[in-house]
Amino acid sequence: MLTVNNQFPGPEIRVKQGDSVSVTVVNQGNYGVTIHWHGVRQPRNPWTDGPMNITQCPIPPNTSFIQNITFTTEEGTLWWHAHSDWSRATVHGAIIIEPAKGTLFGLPQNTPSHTIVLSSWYNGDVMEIGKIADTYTGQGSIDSDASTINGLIGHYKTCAPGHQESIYNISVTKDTTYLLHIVNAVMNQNMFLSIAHHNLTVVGMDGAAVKHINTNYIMISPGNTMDALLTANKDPSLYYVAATSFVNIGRSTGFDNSTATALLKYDGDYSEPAYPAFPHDTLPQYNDTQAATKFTTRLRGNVKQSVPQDFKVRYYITTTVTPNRCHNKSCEGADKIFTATFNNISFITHQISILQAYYENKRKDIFDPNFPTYPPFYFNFTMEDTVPAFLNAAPNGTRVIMVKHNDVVEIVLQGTSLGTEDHPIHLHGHSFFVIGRGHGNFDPDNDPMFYNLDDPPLLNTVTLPKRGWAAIRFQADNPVKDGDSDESKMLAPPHYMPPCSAE
Ligand SMILES: [Cu+2]
Repeated sequence: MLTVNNQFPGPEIRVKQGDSVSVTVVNQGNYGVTIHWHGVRQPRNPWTDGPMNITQCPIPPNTSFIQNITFTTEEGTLWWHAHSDWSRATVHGAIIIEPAKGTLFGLPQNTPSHTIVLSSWYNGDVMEIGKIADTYTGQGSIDSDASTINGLIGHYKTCAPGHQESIYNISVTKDTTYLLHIVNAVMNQNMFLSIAHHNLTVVGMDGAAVKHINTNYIMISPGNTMDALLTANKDPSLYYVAATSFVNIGRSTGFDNSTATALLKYDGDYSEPAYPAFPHDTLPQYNDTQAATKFTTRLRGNVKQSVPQDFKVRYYITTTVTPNRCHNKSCEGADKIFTATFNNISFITHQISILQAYYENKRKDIFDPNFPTYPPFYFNFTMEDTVPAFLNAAPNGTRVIMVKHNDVVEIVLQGTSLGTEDHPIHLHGHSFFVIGRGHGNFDPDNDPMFYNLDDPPLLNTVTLPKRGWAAIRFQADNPVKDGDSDESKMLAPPHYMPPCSAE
C-alpha cells in the first residue's frame, strides 16, 4: 500500500501559527499523486494546495515537488491527505498548530496531548477498489473492511477468523488532563467515538475554537477534526475507546459496521482486567440520528472573526450521486459510472490545472465561469419516492463559480433523494460559518429567520444530510490574480509545477 515514510497513518506535522513550512514530496509510488493540507487557507499561495487537476497536475512517479504550507490563524488540529483518486485512504496524517503566543485554546501550559486518527482499512489495493467503486455495477459503493484507530483495528473486529488484531494504547496518568487531537480520515462515513466511563470536553473543531461541549460521545464527519479534553479521573485500569459508523436515515448503500477500538491505559500497578470496560452505554447505535443531531446542534463557534451579517450573493445548490453515462476513458469499459452533481452538473476534470488556466487567462478553453446560482429544475428534493427520470442523466461540464474578491458568499447546500448518503462538503482556501441546517427542503422565506449569526461554528467541512440542507457563509478574501496590493494579490506559480499531460 502507498504510505508516507512507511507509516499508516502518516507522520504528524507540528507547527506554530504563522509558520511557513516547506515539504518536499518524493513520489516513490507507481502512479501520480498530490498532497493537500486540509483546512490550511494558504493565502496568496494556492499553487501547492494539492487538489489534482484543480490547482496542479499529479506528481509523476520518481519525481518530487516542493510544497509550501502557509499557516495564518488556524489553531489546533487539521490534517493532510493525498488529493488524487483513492490514495487518500492510506496517505494522510495529522497537523497540529500551536499559537505563536500563549497556549493552545488557552489551556494550562504543558497540557499533554494524544493524537487519534480514524482511518478506513481495505483488504486489497485501494486504487483498484476505488476504480471498481466508481463504476456502476448496481451494487452500490464498496465499503471498507474495517475502521482503525491510529492504524490498528483493535479487539472488536478481525480480518481473519481466529486472528487477534493489534490494538493502540493511549497511555494516561491518573488525575491528568490530556488534549486529544482527533482526525476523521475515514473515506466515507460519519463516526461516533466514546471512551468507557470517561467524558470529553470538545474545545476546538477544524482548526478553530468552539464553545466547550461536555459530552460522553462525539460524532465526527469525514474530513472534520476535533480537539477535546480528557481527564483521567477513574480508577487506574484499562478502558476501551470505541469508534463506529453513524449512518443517517435514508442512506441507500451499505456501510462498514465494524467497531474500531483502542485502549486507554492508566500508569501504575494494578491487575489488568481480562475484559476492560466498553462504552456500551455511551457509544450511540449506528442509526441513532437523534444522538448525532443532538451533538451537532450543540456546536457553537468561539472565534474572534466577526460573522458576516449579510451576503452579497447566494447560491442554492442541490447535490446528487447517481449512475451516469460515461464521458471519458476513466470508465475503462463500463458504460455507467457513479457521478456526483451540483445543480445537476457533473464536473469534468481535465488533465490540466484549472488554477493555471485562470491565471493565464485561458478560461474560455478550459472552463465555463457561469455556474448556475440555483437548480435547473425544482421538485420536492427530499421526497422519498421516485424523482423525474430525466434528472438521472446529468449534463457534464467544467462550470466554475466566479466570485468577486472580498464578497460575502452564502451557499445553501440542498441534499436530495438522488443521493446515496450524507455528503461531507469542503471548501479550500477558506473556512466558513455554518449558519443553518435543517431537514427537508430549504425555505428561502422562513429558514433564514432562524440562522445563527451570533456564534456559528467556523468549519472547513460540513456534512450535508441526504434529506436536508446546510447554509454556509464566508468572505471570499483569499488573494486573487489582479489584487490591487501585494497582500491581496496571489503569487505567481513556482516554475517547477508538476507537468500536465494535456498541455
Ligand atoms: Cu481541504
